Amino acid sequence: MESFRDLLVETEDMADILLYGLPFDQNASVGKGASKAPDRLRFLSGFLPALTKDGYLLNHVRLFDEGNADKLDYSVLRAKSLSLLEKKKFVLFIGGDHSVNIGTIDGFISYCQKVNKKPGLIHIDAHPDICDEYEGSHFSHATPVRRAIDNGIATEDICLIGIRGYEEQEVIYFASHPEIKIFNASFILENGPQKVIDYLNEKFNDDYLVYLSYDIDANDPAFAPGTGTPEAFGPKSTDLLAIILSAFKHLPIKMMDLVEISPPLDNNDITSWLGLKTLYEIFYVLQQKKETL
Ligand SMILES: [Mn+2]
Repeated sequence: MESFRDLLVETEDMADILLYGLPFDQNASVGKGASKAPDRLRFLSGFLPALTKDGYLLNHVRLFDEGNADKLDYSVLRAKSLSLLEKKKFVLFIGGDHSVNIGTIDGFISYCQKVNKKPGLIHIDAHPDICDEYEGSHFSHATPVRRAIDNGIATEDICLIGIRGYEEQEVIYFASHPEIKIFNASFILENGPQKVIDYLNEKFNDDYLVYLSYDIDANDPAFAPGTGTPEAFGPKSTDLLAIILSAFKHLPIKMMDLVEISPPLDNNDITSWLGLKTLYEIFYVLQQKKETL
């Protein structure tokens, strides 16, 4: 069956959304398999009609599939990310472990500098990923937020959501960087999504362009078991969906990655389906936004 049926267009020019697969998991620390996600999501998408969960048609979504990167090279990815943004489309990366966005965020930062906007980062994840070094590597999947800071995102322009798996070095770093906004998983479990939504709406005004990074392990493992580093005590998938869809409705999000889905560790593709269905809901918001421009 054809992937992303009824959504795909033949050329970049015709598209509103550019999709690029980043099939790499060599920087994952515990469970591997995220390299299989881009093609698994493409395969499953062939079974999905072009509709949202509430029955709205995705009849104006025009998606171009750029295929997969052939190797994990951060400078190549940085250049690719920048060139995709320069086409003035929405750009979606499907990983891969979380380290893939070391390159893509770097390209996003360059783009923001060119168009004179502040780069903002929303990182939805069970883990802060702000280690300077992990298992001897600066490019581990536990380091991408720290690399984003090295590459030029201001610490006060970072918001972490769903956190519950800290490393000690991260707690020490946060103690000296209280300006980094963190919504722990516990906060969402206690308060629901609305306070997070209110913060994001207040913070990321038109001075910014925003990069949204979505690690599927932000969800409780009950909702997303197929991931290399599952963390107990997470929020439910609908609360994270509410935050993500509100962010797409209200904020200037230009680029997104969906990472850490591991099909070999999954159960009946639950986790891939969660990722894929989330994308379809996002596509609808993008379609609505375009119609109201
Ligand atoms: Mn994670």
